[in-house]
Amino acid sequence: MATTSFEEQFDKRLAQDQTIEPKDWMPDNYRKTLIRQISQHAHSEVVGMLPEGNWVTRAPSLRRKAVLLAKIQDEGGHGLYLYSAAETLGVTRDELYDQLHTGKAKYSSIFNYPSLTWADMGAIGWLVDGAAIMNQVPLCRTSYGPYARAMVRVCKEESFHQRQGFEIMNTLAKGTEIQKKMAQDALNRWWWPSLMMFGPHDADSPNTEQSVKWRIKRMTNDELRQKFIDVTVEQTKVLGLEVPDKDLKWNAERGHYDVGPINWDEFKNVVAGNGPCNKERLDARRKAWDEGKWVRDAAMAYATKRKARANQATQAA
Ligand code: BYC
Repeated sequence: MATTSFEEQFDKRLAQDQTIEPKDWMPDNYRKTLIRQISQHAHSEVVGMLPEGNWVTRAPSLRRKAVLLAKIQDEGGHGLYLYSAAETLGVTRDELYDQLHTGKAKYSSIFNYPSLTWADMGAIGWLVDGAAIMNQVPLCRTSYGPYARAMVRVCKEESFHQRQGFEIMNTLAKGTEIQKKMAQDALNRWWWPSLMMFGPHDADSPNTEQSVKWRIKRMTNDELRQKFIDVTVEQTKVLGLEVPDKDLKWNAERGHYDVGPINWDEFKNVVAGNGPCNKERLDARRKAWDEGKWVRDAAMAYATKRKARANQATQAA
């Protein structure tokens, strides 16, 4: 079959809203885009465990500690589904880890900010997981089958994460004056970086147009950011807190909230590796990799031994 007919089949599947599966023909750049996006997503989940890990030993009660631990464990699991989805595209897990550890791979800008107080555990769950769900629900219908299926489970878990974050914020916001101040301070620090999670404005996003055509992205960066703003501003009112944006106002004509300008210089600086915690995050991942070598070695030795035993048993039979 000529390449064009493979391409026609690929286009037809997309037009009929069918998923593309690992063994299907796909354009090289479609494969490359998916490896880039899925691996960045996987790295974000794994690096995203670090700001929350910082508070496990200082959670204010046993219940809060158990919930936080469960959430962090979920993020590790999300990373694993996503690395597996990326592997179906022909890249190895070792290559992906290497890209992360050598600083070649990107991960979400949001995880390069420090988690300074317990209220940050609330703000991360509420805002960061909230932004993640907004972005990931449409990805349940992304055109690449393994990615779409991973997203279904991830989204179920993320909604629990978002709720646990909101619950922490609600408890603090309705607590003592000092607790309310902590909640407001966390909102002030996480609001703008959360808006940056959706990526640059559509006009400055080099990948959006093609990714929407390929149905990898089902909505654009600005569409998702706007949805997040509209929902979250209302939630902020329920908490009795204030969005740290003097330009925020309801635009009746558009039927959406308008926000002030996002500081894209800050975003670029963080993505370029110069955020407050970039170095600390990468050092922590490299350390975990080095210290886990004995576990990987032991697992490989065990697998080799089992294989040898199975071969002996087959030969004896
Ligand atoms: N941070 O053309 P664009 C979580 C890069 S983890 C860093 O719009 P695209 C959680 C972008 O990669 C959730 N880089 O790109 C875990 C591109 O650079 P390259 C993480 C960013 O891919 C633990 C360039 O800027 N979610 O929920 O079409 C605890 C131009 O951008 C960022 C995902 O990963 C950023 N924020 O759209 C709690 C979702 N934004 O690669 C929570 C999956 C953009 O060309 N990913 N860049 O050099 C996506 O949906 C899309 O990749 C994005 C960007 C919307 C993020």
